[in-house]
Amino acid sequence: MSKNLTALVEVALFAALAMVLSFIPDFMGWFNPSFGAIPLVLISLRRGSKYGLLAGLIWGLLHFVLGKVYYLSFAQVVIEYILAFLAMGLAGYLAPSFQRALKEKGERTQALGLAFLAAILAVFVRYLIHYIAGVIFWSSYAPEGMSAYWYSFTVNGTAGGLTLLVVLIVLGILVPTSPRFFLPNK
Ligand code: 218
Repeated sequence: MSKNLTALVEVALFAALAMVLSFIPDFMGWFNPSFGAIPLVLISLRRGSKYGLLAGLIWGLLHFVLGKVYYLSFAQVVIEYILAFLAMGLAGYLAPSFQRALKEKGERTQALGLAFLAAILAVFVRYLIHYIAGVIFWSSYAPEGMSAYWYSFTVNGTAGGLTLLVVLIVLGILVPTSPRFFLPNK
């Protein structure tokens, strides 16, 4: 199989896996962590930004196919289900320096730092987008007397923080134990 096609098949698989993880019951509502962010950061660090962004786009679009979109308006849906999910692929921009460090025996710690930085970038930008959407579109859900800014910050800050936490835990385990996952030979 050509290298491109192999990467595309992996992107489809990881986007599907992300969507499956999005079905974990969200007992905390909008405060819930987004477990699908785990496979998305992994494929972005393995294949780089082009494929990472494609995986994010597919993950976002799968919400439409499976009827998991919370619709308030056209602009809100484009911002939160296309732009925000696309942003997860930003982790891939650090893939080249991450993989370079990973190949050097003495730079494992630096590699882990770059993987963490990639996760922080992707999750931060995604939840910044949800925060902005929260202020603009979700303010009517704020409790009596709470400002739209503070409401959106508590909701999306918690969800973003928990999402980052689960991604960092998985990277902290996988980067040291399975470095070859991040260095594809095809
Ligand atoms: C305050 C607030 N409430 C709800 C939303 C909508 N939101 C938040 C996080 C993630 C997603 C994507 C699907 O998981 C959505 C639609 C918000 N932005 N702000």
